[in-house]
Amino acid sequence: MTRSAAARGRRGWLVAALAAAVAALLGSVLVASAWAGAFGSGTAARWGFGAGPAGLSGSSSRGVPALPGAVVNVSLVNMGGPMMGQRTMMGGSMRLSADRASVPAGTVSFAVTNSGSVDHELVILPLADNQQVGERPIGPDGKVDEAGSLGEASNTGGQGAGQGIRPGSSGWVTLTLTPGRYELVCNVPGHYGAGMYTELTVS
Ligand SMILES: [Cu+2]
Repeated sequence: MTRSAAARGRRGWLVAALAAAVAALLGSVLVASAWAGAFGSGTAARWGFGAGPAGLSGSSSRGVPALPGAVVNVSLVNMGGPMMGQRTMMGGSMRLSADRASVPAGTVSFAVTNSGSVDHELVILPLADNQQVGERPIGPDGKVDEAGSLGEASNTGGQGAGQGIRPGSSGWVTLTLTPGRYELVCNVPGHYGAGMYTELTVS
């Protein structure tokens, strides 16, 4: 072997070692992400991986534990800052979206993440055969009637009803749903009118 060949050989070995180190690092990050994703960023935080909006998990459902049954991931968003009043938010500038349009009947869990800049919530309402989403009458308080509600996720970092899901946080709820059509709404004053509703079919 010539000197230059030996040098190339050493360089080649160094490059290979570097690549292996990078691969190992990436692998550990992926493993950490997988753990965070599987057990929620709350677990990741306890394990010291870091959590929260800037956490390693990168998950859109922050701090949500493993939920039973069919899981529907719901995203709550709004454009504009918190100073925008509900009047200026009218006209579909807020959105409530689910990652699936239908689920089998039985145990259904909703993992709800607020990616907006103001508090939001999720309320699950029945939808009559002749009723379409977005058509509920809005009261003078800016809300729709919650009669017949099957449940809600409005608890920051927790299950069930609360004071609203704060920006950058998640809430969740598990229900037993029978076949039918349902309307998922955010009933913070003004938000239904601004477009925060979607349909879910249970079959
Ligand atoms: Cu809302």
